[in-house]
Amino acid sequence: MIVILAGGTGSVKLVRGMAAITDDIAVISNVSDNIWLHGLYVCPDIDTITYSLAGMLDKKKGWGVSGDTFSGLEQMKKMGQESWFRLGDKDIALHIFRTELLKEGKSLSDVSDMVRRRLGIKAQIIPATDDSLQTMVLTDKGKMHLQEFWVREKGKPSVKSVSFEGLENAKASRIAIDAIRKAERIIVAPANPISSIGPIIALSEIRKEISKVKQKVVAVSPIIGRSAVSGPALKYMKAMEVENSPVGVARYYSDFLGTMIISKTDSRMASQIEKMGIRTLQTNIMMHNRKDEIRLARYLLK
Ligand code: FO1
Repeated sequence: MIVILAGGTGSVKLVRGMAAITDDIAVISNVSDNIWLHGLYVCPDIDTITYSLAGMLDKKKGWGVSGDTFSGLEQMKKMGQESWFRLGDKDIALHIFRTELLKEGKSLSDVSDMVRRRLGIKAQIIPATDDSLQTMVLTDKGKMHLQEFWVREKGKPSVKSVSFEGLENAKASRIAIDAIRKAERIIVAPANPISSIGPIIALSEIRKEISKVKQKVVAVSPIIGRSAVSGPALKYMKAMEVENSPVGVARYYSDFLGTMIISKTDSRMASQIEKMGIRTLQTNIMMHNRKDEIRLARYLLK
């Protein structure tokens, strides 16, 4: 089995590429972007992976359902409700279903598994934890949830620090730990190291388990040269004093990482990473299309 530690938009390309090659995948998804809105439990990273593997993802936006409309949201706005987070009409169905099941007492793991099966997805999609864990961003405008920072405030405020609220009481999902123990290879997707992978590896049981099998852990650098492949990664990295380069990411992951895949164009950085005891491989890590996604997934399996 191949385990992939994944966030949302940045991770889907690799997850999709891997799913095109093998069904024996367990995606351990970040949950700290999750947020309660309009009485519904929103799980952006789990849903982005789910919609992507079901062939339903709006690829242009990188989230939500393709061809979705926002009439429900418009109606909410007319009633004076907040509408900065755009839940689409089709997307809302999954939110109502999930929230209902959670209120009946089902765990997020159970619900996510039920949803992926009903959408015909073979890969397992496992929340990193069933407990509450939220990424909070301390900015010059105060402390706010990651979605408030990124979507409502459009990522504009300057970031002072990033923290994971609930971490002391959050336990790693049992299913995630079992998957890690069974895995032939554990892949860290090219995702935001602080806000997507960070909350997964902050869970002490997950970090401990993957540290035990370092030689199986392979990360794809989310950074080429000095530019993040996508999202607000650089702002968070700067605030958390993680150097903006593949070397900085390797250092951040160094206690559990066996191999780092970097771009061929970053070959000059390989020796610095190797000095940390991390093997370095170089290839083309940009994924512009399906062919690239599958090529990189194949490379990771080799
Ligand atoms: N991102 C936005 O930039 N604007 C939105 O209105 C928005 C709505 C949304 C709805 C459902 C969902 O699953 C994701 C959504 N996202 C939206 C993406 C999300 O905010 C982030 O990209 C992830 O949390 C980062 O991984």
